[in-house]
Amino acid sequence: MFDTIAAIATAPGVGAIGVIRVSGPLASSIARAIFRSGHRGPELARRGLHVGWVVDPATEERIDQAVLLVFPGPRSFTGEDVVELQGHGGPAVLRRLLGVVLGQGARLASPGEFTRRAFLSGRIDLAQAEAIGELVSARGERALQAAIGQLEGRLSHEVAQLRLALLELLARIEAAVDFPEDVPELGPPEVLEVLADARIQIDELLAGARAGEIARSGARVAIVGQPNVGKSSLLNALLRSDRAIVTAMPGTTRDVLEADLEIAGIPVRLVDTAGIRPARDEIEKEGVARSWQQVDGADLVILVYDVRSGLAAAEHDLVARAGERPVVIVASKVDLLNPPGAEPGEAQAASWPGDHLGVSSLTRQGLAELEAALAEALLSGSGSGQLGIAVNARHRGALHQARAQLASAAEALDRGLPLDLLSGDLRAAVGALGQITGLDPAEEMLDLLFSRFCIGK
Ligand SMILES: Nc1nc2c(ncn2[C@@H]2O[C@H](COP(=O)(O)OP(=O)(O)OP(=O)(O)O)[C@@H](O)[C@H]2O)c(=O)[nH]1
Ligand SMILES: [Mg+2]
Repeated sequence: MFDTIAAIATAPGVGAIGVIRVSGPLASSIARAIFRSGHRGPELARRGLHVGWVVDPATEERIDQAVLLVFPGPRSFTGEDVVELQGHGGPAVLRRLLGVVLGQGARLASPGEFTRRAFLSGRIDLAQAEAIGELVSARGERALQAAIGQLEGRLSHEVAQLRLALLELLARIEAAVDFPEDVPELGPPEVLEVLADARIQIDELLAGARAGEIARSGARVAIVGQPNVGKSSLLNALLRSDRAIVTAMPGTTRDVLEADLEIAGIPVRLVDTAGIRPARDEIEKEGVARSWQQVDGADLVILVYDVRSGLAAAEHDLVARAGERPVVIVASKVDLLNPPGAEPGEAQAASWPGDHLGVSSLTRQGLAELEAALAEALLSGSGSGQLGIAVNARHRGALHQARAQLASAAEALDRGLPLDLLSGDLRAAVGALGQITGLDPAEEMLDLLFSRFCIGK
């Protein structure tokens, strides 16, 4: 049996209301001791809502007018008896409310302890518990959707199905070993098929991992290119504000400049850099060195070149440096292709290659397409990301582990080893998948996971 925990569940500071949450065996007796309303004793233990006064039971002094919400276990968030006091949202009044609750035998909750109890009582699984943390800290629309999907149990469902398929296979293999007479022979091709299917599913979930990570923590997008091609102008245009200095002089930007914005619901940190060229002085040399570094640290690179001069060796070097990172290539200043007075030229309209994006920061031509291309590149390969299944680093580790075990099982089978030698690998894969929803979790892992929550969650 757990003890009774309590905490202020609303954010610190002044608010219209403030909530004290209490969970555990003493919850309803604490409510009876400190809450005064028309209702008495047993009625306060029933599920529902009461309006009244919180008093200091020693003196009957009134502390706050409040609403008491009663959720008897097991139909509560934690699965235990839970009461919530909604008082006025001032720091002083909430401290006093918490004080009388603690005075009746509750203990201050540690971060995430309510959610941890919800998990331990089986109200939610571990992936859902994490989703609550991610929902609260979601920085953009995408992260929010992914967290809601996870809270609904989409990841848990996928993983449970996968785990079940492997358990079934395991059971058939073991039955065939134990009762060779009664159980029909299981052929290696059949086993290989189950293993291959499972690996495909895992790969799909892993593909969503990068997109999920980006939705959660945002993406770093570096704008690079030669001097004067319009990098700073592009940053300003995307931000819709005059953030960076723009001049007609090549070498205007010498330092790295960062700005935050949201593109298609993804939090993005946009980074403007010094134009790449053989440096003229110490300052520029350092600036150019930092531009190269920004390529290494980016999730995505926007490579800008002046549409009138085309791509040169410098741009190819930048693409090479980007390596595996997605690169979006922008042909800039496309407004200059159609000088004022000239007919809108059909011939010139396609003056840049089809996989480049023609953009004018001046007229905003092509900016919407650029934003769409950025969102797509950032979320690319997210097959399951489209299902709204976000996979975090912990899940990713478990999925990789399961995948490796399945690969080892398939390899053993290919080498002609008997089926029963696969059991160890299959068991390990099943165990790794179980970690995602928190079957048989390690205590330290739970400590680590829930310590990232806020108190009262
Ligand atoms: N017509 C036109 N001019 C542009 C456009 N974008 C930038 N320019 C001009 O090009 C010049 C250079 O622009 P910047 O944004 O400072 O270029 P940059 O790439 O940041 O240059 P550095 O910081 O020197 O590397 C300025 O005179 C801008 O006004 C555009 O889309 N159309
Ligand atoms: Mg600049």
